[in-house]
Amino acid sequence: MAGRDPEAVAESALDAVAAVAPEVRDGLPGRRRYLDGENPSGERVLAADVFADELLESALGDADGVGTYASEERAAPVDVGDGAVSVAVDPLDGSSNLRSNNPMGTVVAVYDGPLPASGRDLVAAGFVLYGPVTTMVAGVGPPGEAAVDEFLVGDGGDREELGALHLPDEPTVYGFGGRVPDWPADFAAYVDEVEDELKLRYGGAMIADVSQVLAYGGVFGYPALESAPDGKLRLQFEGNPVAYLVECAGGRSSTGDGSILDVEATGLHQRVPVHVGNAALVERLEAALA
Ligand code: P6P
Repeated sequence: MAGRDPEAVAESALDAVAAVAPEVRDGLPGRRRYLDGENPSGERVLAADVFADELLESALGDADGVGTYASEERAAPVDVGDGAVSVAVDPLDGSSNLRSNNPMGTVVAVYDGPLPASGRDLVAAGFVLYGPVTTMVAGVGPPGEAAVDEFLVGDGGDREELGALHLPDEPTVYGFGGRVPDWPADFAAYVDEVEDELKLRYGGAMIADVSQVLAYGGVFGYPALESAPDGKLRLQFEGNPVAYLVECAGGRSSTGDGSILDVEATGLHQRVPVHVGNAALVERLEAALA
């Protein structure tokens, strides 16, 4: 429905993602095989990635007010309605964890306007975590102002609120992607400090690692690498939504040089260095990379 309040559309979009989450989870067994070809980021694609992507496109296309669907698995956005709201999805973040049976998730970013969009255009963001139980973490509202809540996703796809999430004052965990020899020297020096203070928690799925930071406090990053100065994670589908959620939960995000939400959107699959967590840890990172 064109012209509907973007935040109301966002709530419908989050409900739609929760509604199909049990079906995504139930469809994972038997879809661990790699398909031919690559996604727009040049990564191999699992049958589970395509399965989740198709389910989410259908569900979000039926959500009132959603006009555009975009996915990490597709080269271009898809028109799914006459609304002005665009939804960008990483259907299965960390899908390589499927074979090892480790947690993974669905990441959703709801933008008021066309894609690619700035993080400042977000009206909501959330993720479903396929862990020991299926949960959703989500916020609806202006960046930096929305409350972040955790929900239990029931077998019927309903959402039962478990409570608000706010970053603990005292950090406990850290996790950084990329290979140590590929870290720039200034980032490696920062990690040398942090690893003396916190416990390593890195599981290969951004959304599961960010969930640890939200629960226990700390810092997660996939930094700029010597071999990849823009890092690995995608701004539209990964960087912006986790920056929105962590900043709304009382933390900070940074490319290494300011909030991820301020990065100019230049392409649907553009990559960005991602660091999110407690403000003091992010501020120390920026000082180390200055
Ligand atoms: P690596 C998953 O493929 C992903 O996009 C993120 O979820 C995760 O943080 C990162 O890549 C893991 O990358 O290089 O550790 O396998």
